[in-house]
Amino acid sequence: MVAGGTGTVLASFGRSVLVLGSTGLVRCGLKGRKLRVVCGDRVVWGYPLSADCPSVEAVEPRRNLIERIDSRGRPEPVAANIDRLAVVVAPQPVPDWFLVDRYWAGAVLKDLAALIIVNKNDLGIDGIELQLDEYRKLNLTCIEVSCEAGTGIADLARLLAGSVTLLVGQSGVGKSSLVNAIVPEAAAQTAELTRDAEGRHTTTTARWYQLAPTSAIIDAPGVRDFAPPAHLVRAAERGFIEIHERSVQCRFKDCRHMEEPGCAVRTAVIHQQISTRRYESYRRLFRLYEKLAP
Ligand SMILES: Nc1nc2c(ncn2[C@@H]2O[C@H](COP(=O)(O)OP(=O)(O)OP(=O)(O)O)[C@@H](O)[C@H]2O)c(=O)[nH]1
Ligand SMILES: [Mg+2]
Ligand SMILES: [Zn+2]
Repeated sequence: MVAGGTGTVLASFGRSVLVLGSTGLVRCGLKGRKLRVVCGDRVVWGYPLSADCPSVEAVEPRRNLIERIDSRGRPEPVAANIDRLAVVVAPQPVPDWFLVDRYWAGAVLKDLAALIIVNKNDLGIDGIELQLDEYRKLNLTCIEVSCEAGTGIADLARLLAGSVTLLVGQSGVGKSSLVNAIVPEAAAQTAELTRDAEGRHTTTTARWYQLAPTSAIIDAPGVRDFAPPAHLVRAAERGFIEIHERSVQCRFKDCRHMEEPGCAVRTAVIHQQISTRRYESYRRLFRLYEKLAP
């Protein structure tokens, strides 16, 4: 090795990765067939004597790794070493709240801070206020912004300072637009909303944008579906904080809150102390984990 150093993986394109080192950007290959890197990884890179292009030699231990279950039920990495998961929603495209629940569950299971960014409030958010109130009652922060009008962006930037935030959500909600609003030199590619109000998938791989020495935002591709991987069916319960909290009052310690007698969670749903929609969302995730359990 003649040169190299440590750096952060800004984006990973399979066997080719973009690394931000102390002297700037370097496009690297990967040393060895087994090495896998993901956006956010801290890596050691260098110039092997046998090759003229730099390569990533090793990945430093990860603080955390955000993964999703792919269509075959296997975990697939999204990003590493993050502090916060921000789920972006907008009045258009129509929000999928089950998706929001699952992202939030994913954050809870990884001990990450979570928040909802409500973008496009220039379009009016009356239609989604009730649902946002439900999350606010559960102490999940919902911050309203508009990339178009520029409102709320400065507050959001202040909130995100000093940490690494992963932006996630449906395609077309404006994740890349938010990156452009917060990091003016970013030039993240954004989509045009097509007539059926569905965004095209312009962002195809997670991309790290450094804001300051300790601040970054990661723009992730839009998704239709997300589920955090889990080793135990009970992870579904832990991901829904109000259900987890209530579960200590169930008659059976291993209550799944499905058909069991003496279930405090179902009683709370009947008395509208837990929302029917959130409970249904829990059941869907539980059933998914049941199906995937070995
Ligand atoms: N009215 C309005 N439109 C917005 C706002 N922010 C973004 N848009 C539009 O929404 C569309 C989608 O924005 P993107 O930033 O590409 O969305 P994305 O979430 O990155 O989409 P994917 O990369 O496909 O996941 C674009 O046409 C934007 O111009 C906003 O605050 N108000
Ligand atoms: Mg995008
Ligand atoms: Zn129960």
